[in-house]
Amino acid sequence: MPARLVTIPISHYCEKARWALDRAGIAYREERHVQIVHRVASRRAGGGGTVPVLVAPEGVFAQSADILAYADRHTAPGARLYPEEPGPRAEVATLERDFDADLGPEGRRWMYFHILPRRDLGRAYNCTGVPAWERRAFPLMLGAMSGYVRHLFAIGPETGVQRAPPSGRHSTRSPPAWRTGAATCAATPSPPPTSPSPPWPRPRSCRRSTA
Ligand SMILES: N[C@@H](CCC(=O)N[C@@H](CS)C(=O)NCC(=O)O)C(=O)O
Repeated sequence: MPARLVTIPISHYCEKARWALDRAGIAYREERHVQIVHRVASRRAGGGGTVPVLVAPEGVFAQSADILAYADRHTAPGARLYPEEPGPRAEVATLERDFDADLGPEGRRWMYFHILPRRDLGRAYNCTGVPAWERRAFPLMLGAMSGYVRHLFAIGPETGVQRAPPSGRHSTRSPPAWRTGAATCAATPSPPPTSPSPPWPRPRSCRRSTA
């Protein structure tokens, strides 16, 4: 039986997991959910309420970094996700931790700040591949979801204002490590939509079958 990957379609942490599993050639079935419903799905899969959660024959992996480590273990030497030499490997691990702790949450706040007022985009992008009932209920749940997201990620009027990155972070990394680390950082959220008809395509629907 293939592994299961529980996700929110637009989540960049989930995209990070997809990229790694695809890159490692691991078969999986993706189960996509809208926000709030994902918490139930995550816990039912053995996670802690966040996504991605990978349910694999070897166990449950409920952090994106653990999913990448799992994917890495399933690649052949020479095709690993992470560098094999200890020095670069440690550097990439540090980058990944930094990205997961800083860039990921801040990028997400920025993305939600811009997308929450755009209900049309929420409908178009947020529900790709989720079960039919969630898609149908989405317009009714939008108000509660927006409140949940704003509260959880502390999104207020100042969120879109540029601020300097934490001093000293990222600045000393060498370019090769940046390249490799950036791959593990996964998709920083796409630019905020500013036109009524965005020129970029909608997210790909599930690469694997969807629940
Ligand atoms: N440290 C976790 C973070 C995952 C995370 O924050 N996932 C978000 C989706 S982008 C989530 O589930 N947030 C909703 C919530 O916590 O209720 C990881 O790397 O997997």
